[in-house]
Amino acid sequence: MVALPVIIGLDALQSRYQVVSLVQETCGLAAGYKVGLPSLLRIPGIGREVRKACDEALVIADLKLADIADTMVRVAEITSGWADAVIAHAFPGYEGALDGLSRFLEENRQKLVVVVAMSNPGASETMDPILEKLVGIAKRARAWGLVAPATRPHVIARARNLFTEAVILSPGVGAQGARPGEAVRAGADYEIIGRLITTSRDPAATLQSLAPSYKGRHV
Ligand code: BMP
Repeated sequence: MVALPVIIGLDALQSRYQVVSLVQETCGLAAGYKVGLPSLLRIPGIGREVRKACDEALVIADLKLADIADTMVRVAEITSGWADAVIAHAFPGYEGALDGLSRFLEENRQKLVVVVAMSNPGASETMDPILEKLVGIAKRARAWGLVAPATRPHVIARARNLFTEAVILSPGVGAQGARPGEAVRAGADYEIIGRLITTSRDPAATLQSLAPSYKGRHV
């Protein structure tokens, strides 16, 4: 596949038609798609449609789970058959929370992605000071991936050092201020980009115009 290391966040799209068209137009150009609660709650069955519209892509269910294991597993079950990965928060901890979710996803052959730092400025007060602890929880839960902010590249570098084998996914590019390519240079594997692409008149062309920022890096 010759896709850019970009995962398109679909949250700003309002209708089934908009989501499916964007995925069809960009299929093969982006590494994957992140389907979040705005689309999942607004458009019944949209996860499966994204999967169908671009079978080769990495499809991530951004549920931002933060609950006891039993409840997280019940929610994660709705992603069976279409999501390659599910996003959960680290702060509920391992025992009685990520332990059960991790086991369920492993049995289901799905990847666990754990949020260890967020891209909004306020997270630098709440999450950055406990980054080591949050990454430690993700590691213990055998997470495949970590979410760490493109808006604070030094946090990406810290997360990379703390968990070298993890795949790092970084949101905050474009609408939130980070420049395309910055997070990858700081150690991220993928940049999650939403509005910069989804609100563009020609999402495929906008995505292709970002290629120089990744210096020919494809996945
Ligand atoms: P945008 O590029 O339009 O700002 O979208 C970013 C996407 O990444 C949104 O779907 C948002 O919910 C998500 N996200 C984020 O912005 N910061 C985080 O720390 C974690 C996220 O999942």
